[in-house]
Order: sequence, then C-alpha cells, then structure tokens
Amino acid sequence: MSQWEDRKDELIRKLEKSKMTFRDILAQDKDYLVFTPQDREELESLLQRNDKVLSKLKKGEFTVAIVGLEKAGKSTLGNALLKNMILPEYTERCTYTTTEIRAGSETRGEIVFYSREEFQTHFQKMMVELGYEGTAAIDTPVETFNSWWDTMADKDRRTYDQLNGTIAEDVR
Ligand SMILES: Nc1nc2c(ncn2[C@@H]2O[C@H](COP(=O)(O)OP(=O)(O)OP(=O)(O)O)[C@@H](O)[C@H]2O)c(=O)[nH]1
Ligand SMILES: [Mg+2]
Repeated sequence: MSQWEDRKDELIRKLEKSKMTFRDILAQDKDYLVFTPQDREELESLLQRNDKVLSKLKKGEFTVAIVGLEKAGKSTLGNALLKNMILPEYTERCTYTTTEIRAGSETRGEIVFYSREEFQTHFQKMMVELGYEGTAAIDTPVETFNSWWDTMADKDRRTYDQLNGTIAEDVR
C-alpha cells in the first residue's frame, strides 16, 4: 500500500511539474513562434486530460470497468471486489442496465428512470434488433409479441435461438 502511495505521489509531482512547464511556455509564446495555433489546441486538450488524471489521483479515485456478455458473472465479480452484496446476481439475466458504483461516506442509491419517450425509443431499438420492421408500441400485449416472435422461429431459426433468451426476453 505504501509503495502505491509513493508511486502516486511521484506521479502527482510529475504531472504538476509538466503542467506548470507547459503553462509557462504557452504563456510566453503569445506570438505563436514556438507553437502553431493547432499545436496549442492539441496541447490544451492534453493539459485538460492531465488535469482530470491529477484531480482523480489527488482524491484517490480510480475507475474499474467490468464489461462482459449477459450472465457472464460481472455482478458476481463486482461484489467480490467490493466484498459486499450490492449488485444483484442471478442465474438469468437480471441487471439489464449499466450500473455505476462510487465510493462515498454514506450508503445510498440513485435510480434514474427512463421517460416514456426514452423507453419507447429503447424498446423500438430492441424490436429492430429482433427483426421487426414496423413501429412497435410499448403497451402492446405480450401475447401479440409472442405470436409475432413465434413466426420468426420459422423465418430465421438461428437468430431466434440466439435472441430468444436475451433481447426477446427483455421485450417480454
Ligand atoms: N460456475 C461459476 N458461476 C459463476 C461465476 N461467476 C458467476 N457465476 C454465476 O453466474 C450467474 C450469473 O452471474 P451474474 O454475476 O449475475 O452475471 P452478470 O454478468 O452480472 O449478468 P447480467 O448482469 O444479468 O448480464 C450467477 O448464477 C452466478 O452465481 C463463476 O466464476 N463460476
Ligand atoms: Mg449483472
């Protein structure tokens, strides 16, 4: 741990030093003798990225992304890393959405809901992925969906088998 802290402090020092150096050079090069406006723009964007890393390092923040196919064990791995049971784990698809966990002083959760329009757009996108060519409404009864989806089994068995337990299940 102390080794990590030492390396972190060293990186903070280096990043701060390079930031000051570039800021100084840019301030003195008012007439674009050293850097062209394009160079300057590139440097500015690098400095902004530098600032982001610096502020994360100073706060001791870092991001771990867990990405994988459905039911791959992402939530289980996340819970193991957190040594807690925060994320729902199940034998079937269950998380359905991107989840973000941040360290904080209190334990709390924030749920962001789709608006009806956003949900409709999302739903339409899933229907297109299933091969539906028309406009799909979210309040269509599930039986109507099931009879249409059954016809897809004859048309393209491979896609049907592939998506039946995933996107089709989400639509249901
Ligand atoms: N055998 C085995 N099963 C695992 C392992 N990791 C997770 N599982 C099981 O796999 C199932 C799915 O795990 P989840 O963690 O819910 O998977 P997920 O990727 O978060 O799933 P979604 O968020 O729904 O896409 C659960 O029943 C877990 O208990 C593992 O390393 N080995
Ligand atoms: Mg999950």
